[in-house]
Amino acid sequence: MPLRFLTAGESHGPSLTAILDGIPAGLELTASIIDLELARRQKGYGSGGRMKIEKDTVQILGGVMAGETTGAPIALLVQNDDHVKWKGKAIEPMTAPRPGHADLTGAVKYGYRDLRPALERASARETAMRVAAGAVCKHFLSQFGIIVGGYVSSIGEVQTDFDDMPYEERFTRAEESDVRCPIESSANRMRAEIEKTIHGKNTLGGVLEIVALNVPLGLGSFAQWDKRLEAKLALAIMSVQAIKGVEVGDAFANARLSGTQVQDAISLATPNSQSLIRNSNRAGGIEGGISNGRPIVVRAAMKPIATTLLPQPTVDLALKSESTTKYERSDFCPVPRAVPILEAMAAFVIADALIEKLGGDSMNEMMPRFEALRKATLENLQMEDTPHVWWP
Ligand code: EPS
Repeated sequence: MPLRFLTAGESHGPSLTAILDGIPAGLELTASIIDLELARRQKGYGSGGRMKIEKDTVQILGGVMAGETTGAPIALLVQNDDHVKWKGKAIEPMTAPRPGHADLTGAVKYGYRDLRPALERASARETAMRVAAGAVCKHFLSQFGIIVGGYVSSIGEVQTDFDDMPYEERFTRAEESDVRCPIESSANRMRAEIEKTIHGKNTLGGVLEIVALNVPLGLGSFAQWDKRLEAKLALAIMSVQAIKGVEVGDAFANARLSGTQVQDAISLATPNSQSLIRNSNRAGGIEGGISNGRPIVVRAAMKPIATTLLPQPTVDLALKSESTTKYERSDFCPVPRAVPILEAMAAFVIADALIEKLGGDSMNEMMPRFEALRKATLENLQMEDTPHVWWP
């Protein structure tokens, strides 16, 4: 993978950091480009009290000189304003693991004698750095006309009928909605569901759609299992806190249909045209592990997060007796806020695949190669009609 990123930092520690390695030289980059995405991550009806404490902005500490990337690793830092309330304080031990969070698994794995170190690193607070790194990737992709956007498709039982609304309109309308749903009637019902959840001291999950537009044909590969583009996207999306399911295209609906109902037929744009087109996109823009030039569509299922004001059954590991969970500040419905997080992860994967395809030392070197990419046209696909002996 030419492009890599690591994050570090705890939810209430001094700060969060990330290193994004592999972005080509010559990309104009300023903190404001990243801060825009960080601000998006903080917006969303159903978020918890932490979002009122933080105003996430980034410090770029490496990899950018005179406003441009140099090809060196890009170092990013976001402060935790909440840290001041934790520094030097004796914090009550946490000994009752919350079902659904990392408390119990973390304590068994790492031998913690207080569950807090688990939640500190497992917390969704870490996604601030994924969004920071992903913002650089989105900005990089936009230089090639590639757009990554997203929106909420369902919250709880409330579904949305997009009625073939163009993707870019979905992105725009989602950003105007506090639940990031482009269809107002659905957004209103989603908000009511979240309100009920808040009053019920519970949490609520949902389904989000992430779409990448104008991705050229040819990213990813079937040559090796871990080069398949849908596999890389699934890994990246599934790695986000509380995401428990991913599909590319209409995967689960397709599984109930026959092949001739599902495959995206190939046809000529017009009878004498050179261009091949597809009139559907049930494959979600990827075939055989490779982007096919159609919108890449990934759908993700976010669980209702673990921390509820309502106590839940657990065992107090210190008292060695059955008990109930103690509330840790959290979100009620982080689904709207997960949209920019999943966009960031998808942008990272697609940026990596583009650099792998074009080579990634500098933007000046990549641009002409991007323009020269082969397209799905008859002139690019000259067939030889003589028999081949493939294994003489
Ligand atoms: C979050 C930060 C966390 C949580 C939440 C989202 O901050 P704090 O723990 O101080 O409230 O509010 O994380 C979780 C819900 C979780 O369980 O990980 C953030 O910055 O997005």
